Amino acid sequence: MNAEESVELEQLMFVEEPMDGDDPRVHPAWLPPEAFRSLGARRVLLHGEGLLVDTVLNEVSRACARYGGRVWHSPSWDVDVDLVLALRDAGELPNPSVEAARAAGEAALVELGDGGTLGDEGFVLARAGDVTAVLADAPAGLLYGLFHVVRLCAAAFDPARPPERHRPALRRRMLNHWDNVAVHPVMGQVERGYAGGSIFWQDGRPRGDLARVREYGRLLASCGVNAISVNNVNVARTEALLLTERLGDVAEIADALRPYGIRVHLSVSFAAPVLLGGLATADPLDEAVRAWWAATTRRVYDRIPDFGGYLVKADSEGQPGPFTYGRDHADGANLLAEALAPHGGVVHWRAFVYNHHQDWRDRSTDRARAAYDHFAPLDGRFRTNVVVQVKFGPVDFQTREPVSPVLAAMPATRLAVELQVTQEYTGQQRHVCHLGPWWSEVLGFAPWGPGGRTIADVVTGESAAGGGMVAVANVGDDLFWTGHPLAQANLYTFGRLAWDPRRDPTAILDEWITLTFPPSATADADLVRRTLHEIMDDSWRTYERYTAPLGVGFMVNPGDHYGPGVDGYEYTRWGTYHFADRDGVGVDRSRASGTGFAGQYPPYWAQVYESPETCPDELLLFFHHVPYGHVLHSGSTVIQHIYDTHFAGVEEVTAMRRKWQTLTGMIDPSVYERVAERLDEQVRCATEWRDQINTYFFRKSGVPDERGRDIY
Ligand code: GCW
Repeated sequence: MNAEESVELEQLMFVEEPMDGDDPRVHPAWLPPEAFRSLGARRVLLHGEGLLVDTVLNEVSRACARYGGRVWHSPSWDVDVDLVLALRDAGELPNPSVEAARAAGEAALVELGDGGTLGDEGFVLARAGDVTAVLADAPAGLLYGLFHVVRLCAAAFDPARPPERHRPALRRRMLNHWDNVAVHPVMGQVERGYAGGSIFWQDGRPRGDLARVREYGRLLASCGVNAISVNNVNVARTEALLLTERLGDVAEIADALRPYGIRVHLSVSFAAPVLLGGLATADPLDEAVRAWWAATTRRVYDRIPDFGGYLVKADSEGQPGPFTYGRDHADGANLLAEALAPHGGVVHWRAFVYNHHQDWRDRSTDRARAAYDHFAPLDGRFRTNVVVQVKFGPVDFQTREPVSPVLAAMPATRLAVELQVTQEYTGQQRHVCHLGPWWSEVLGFAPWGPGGRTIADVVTGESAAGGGMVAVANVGDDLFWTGHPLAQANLYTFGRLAWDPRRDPTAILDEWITLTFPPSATADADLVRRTLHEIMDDSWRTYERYTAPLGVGFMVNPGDHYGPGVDGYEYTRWGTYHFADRDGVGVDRSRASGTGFAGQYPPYWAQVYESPETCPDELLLFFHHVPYGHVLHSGSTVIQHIYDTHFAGVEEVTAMRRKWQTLTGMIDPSVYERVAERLDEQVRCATEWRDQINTYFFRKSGVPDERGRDIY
């Protein structure tokens, strides 16, 4: 067989497979075939071996089959190429221009400094003559490099492009699925899921659509996610069995995701030794319990050698935990860590622990304090393969909360910050609420004071040994993956921020727009881009304006957490109160007269938050109970601020809807229609929020709107 024939054969092998992004059952999200046009028209040489190298080969082959390019895998003859994707330790090729490109990549690495290592996931991109080279130490680096080239489009082939090196800031970039295997009587198939059923499970069984799982892995890898947990942190009987009897179901998911460099983790029940092992106790210090976890974990690794580890919600909202045995969270986490350690696994132990049977009459108990009170004293006691996973705020994924003080209180512990991509409290994927700016604010917060280390630094840790970033996923079996097509951007943004927590969220959004609505396939690309930015950039602040004011939180309908319910949680056991009366509103969390929560921060913020005079406006009611006439830094009174922001919020949503209408006929009609429907609902719901909040506070305070607008 001559060289040309072997190339033809190589290409054929790949074009016969179904094309990713072509499945009519599902929207291609940010990887439509069109996004691969620039890559697919090139001559590409891939050099190296490994499962993920095969994935890269597949991706490139498909793109080239579609757009007329060509691909060679480690050819033993000379070829002219535009792009080389090579492992650094792969042998020399008899191809001078390819070797020159590789040499340019090596030289670039030396020039960029830092020892020249790229690690398991990094890559370098450099130009030599007419050739772009992407080099990596390991196959995953080539996969990430490939998606980088896709994002860059033609810019990846710009002769003047300077060399660049990319490595993820965080080692673990993880999504948690709150998917149930068996449909939960209240929470359904996916707890807090707003995108249909689960892509993994259906009615007590695996869903069996592994092609979709693989497609999901592809989307995740392309934005940088490298780990997922596949079942809800609330582990019921059926879900507990995933650890043992049903491990095969988890292994199938792991097999589908492995080619995209994604490791699978499992939520486990702390009571598993009793529930599944028939032991009389799950006491973490009991020898039989330790042996049970060790043996069970060994079996997990026999089946899934690259298994990531366990995720645990213990002693929280009714889940079992070490408290039953008079032990603490370090004892509990270390038990599992010990079982995982020989296999290189980690345990993610959640810090979301509080009393969910609080008496609303008792003003001394403060849910916001709980995670710190439980965990800060345990700093230094966790094994090195424990990651304490901390919700970004002290309460619960609210639209606005201060950053959790736990993240500044455990210097000797690996900490991960937990975000919520699923929009439980931020519009449930019926509202446009682009969360990138909020997450960036959280990651950029400097708990020790301005200019000091940030949350991004904490979760990165020394030499990237920190706990990383985790988020609750927002996908389901919906045609658009996320219910609201624009909510895809939240998932994408999470991945990109986890790769580099210091990136500008607007730039990330721009990247998402370019991939999802490729300019080459859009009649007026500028209009589409501008309109999407106008709708999405500030949408989180818009959402904040028409919902609970000034950081007070909640005010949602109990149970499903959608829509306004100002007093919905006021007299419940959940510890989520606003304390509005005829004189004022807010929670006094100062040290001087309140719950003392403000004192959980390092001195700079403890002092800022302590007084209503220095507390930032947007958090005022989180930290203080103030009269309606209290004057904010903005110059407005609290009551007038409430009215103004709520009227403004609805106007902004109405404007979003109008702007969206300018895209009629400009984009995929099914996307257009779905978003249009949801914007109608957003306008309706925002109006309801505005009127209920304004009316509530008008009735409480008796203070009229100074602009005389309609309040009921
Ligand atoms: O935000 C709350 C949700 C619960 C969830 C819990 C948690 C999985 O309302 O549905 O349970 O947080 O984070 O564990």
